[in-house]
Amino acid sequence: MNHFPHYRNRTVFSLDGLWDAASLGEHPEPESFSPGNIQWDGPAAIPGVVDALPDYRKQRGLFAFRKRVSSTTAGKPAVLKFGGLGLWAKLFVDGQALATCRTPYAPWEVEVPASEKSEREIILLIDNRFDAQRVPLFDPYFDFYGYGGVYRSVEWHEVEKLSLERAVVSTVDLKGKVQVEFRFRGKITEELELRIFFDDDQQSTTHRISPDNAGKPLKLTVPSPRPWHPEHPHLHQLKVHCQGEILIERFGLRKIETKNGKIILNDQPIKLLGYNRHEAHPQFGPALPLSQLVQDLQILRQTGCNFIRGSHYPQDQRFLDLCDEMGFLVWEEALGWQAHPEHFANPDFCDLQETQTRAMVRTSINHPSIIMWGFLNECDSHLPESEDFIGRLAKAAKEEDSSRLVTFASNHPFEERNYRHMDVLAINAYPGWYPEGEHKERPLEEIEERIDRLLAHFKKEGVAHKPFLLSEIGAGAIYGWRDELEAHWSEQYQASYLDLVTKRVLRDPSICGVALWQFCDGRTYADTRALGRPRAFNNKGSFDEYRRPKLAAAVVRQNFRSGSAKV
Ligand code: ADA
Repeated sequence: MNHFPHYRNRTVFSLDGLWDAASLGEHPEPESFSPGNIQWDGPAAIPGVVDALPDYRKQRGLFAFRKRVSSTTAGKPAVLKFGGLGLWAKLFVDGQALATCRTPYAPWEVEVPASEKSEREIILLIDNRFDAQRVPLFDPYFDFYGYGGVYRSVEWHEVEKLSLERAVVSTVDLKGKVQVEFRFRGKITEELELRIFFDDDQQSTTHRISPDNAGKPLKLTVPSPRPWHPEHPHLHQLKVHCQGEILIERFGLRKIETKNGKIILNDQPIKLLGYNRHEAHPQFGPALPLSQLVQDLQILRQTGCNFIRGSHYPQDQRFLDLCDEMGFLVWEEALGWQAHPEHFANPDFCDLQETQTRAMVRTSINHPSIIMWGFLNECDSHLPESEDFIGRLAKAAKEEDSSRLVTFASNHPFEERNYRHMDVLAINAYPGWYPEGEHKERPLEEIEERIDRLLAHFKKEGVAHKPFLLSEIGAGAIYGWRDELEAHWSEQYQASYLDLVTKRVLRDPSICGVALWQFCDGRTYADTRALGRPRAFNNKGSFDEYRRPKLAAAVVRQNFRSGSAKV
């Protein structure tokens, strides 16, 4: 396994590698497609997306991928675990349709019935077409490219009828008191003995779990506790022996809360300094190699960042493991982008939003780096139709995890109707970039004006006791464009813009942090909407899509590193 949790003594096959691939064209009814006689074109690498393949890019349609898994244990059930894929997928094993995935980027697990065969055949249909019925969570107007393929790793787990899948570790205090909740696949019908170890200790705790205490968390104390913090990201391991298998979870002793307009980490206020980051690269799309994840995080660390907003979908578990190890604070959010009232009125959309939000939280639950859950980026939260649904998602996130902050990024701050659902006032704002009213040359003065207006509004709304986070703010620049007039799209204008923003954030105690928009340029519309996006890219990165720094990168680095996250 290339991310936690680990399952020692369990048979787990990584299915990353070469699969057979086929383009099936614009098949009108992918739901009813039968994979009986596919003409395979040749190999494709999984994880990988068709939009990055010379043979398939520029095609939107139905594709198939096939993998044979040999030497499986006859008669044993299995679970196929996908780290994330899109836009739509349907899974067949040995010709039997098992499940359909309509939650792009979210972790997806499918139970595979036992078979007497020792060689199994997996066929995965992938469709990268936008389709409001089949794929209601991903609309063509999203300002990031909709890729078709398997974005992250795939694993085949052989499981017992009853198997221990997760041990959720919650911090009670920084002296090592934790609560552990055990999650099983299958129903506990008789008493089970668990032997529990922390780190490399030989001393174990025995816990007898039975049908009537299964859901009750177990209180334990970590021997030699060391709290997790971005400056000292100490991690602990929990090892649970159960029925011959050993589940290994990694966790951190970390508390997060808000108080008097501040974000409080381990009882100390902290300022969040960082970027929004899309998972994308021109050569790989969202199917990034591990080396790119490490490179991105080293660049962010060198830039003086302690915070990353994983815009705008559930993140790669390998990336979150690295954030745990390298000491970044993370906002992870469910897939969403400018949802409107017709989305709120669509039960299918709403159910899928809740499904993916819960799946995201349950999968990422033990990452100490994650301090905030989000959803529905920039939805019409200024309209009354939004309130019930935003409340539903906030409730779902809190039900899955009461230990972290919950919010969503609003771009309607002066008409916002849902501040009550925000633990953190997360506002996306683009003063000095998108014109509001008259067109002015280099309107940088709008930045301070807008922030002052926001702070005054929060006071008037009676929400100034909540921390105010600039969850997006930024300006575009074309890499290499140096303009004497320092107009929009010049590197100079972007650098001046982010200089003003980061200096204000660092000096103003009323602002708990910033996630600049955005870390690096990313591919967006491939249709005529691109008229507003030079190169069909979102060019607001401080780095270009190949992570080459623009002038702004040095300015942000200078300010973040000379400033302090200590509030
Ligand atoms: C919005 C949106 C981002 C991006 C940004 C922009 O805030 O949340 O995804 O589209 O605007 O570049 O305009």
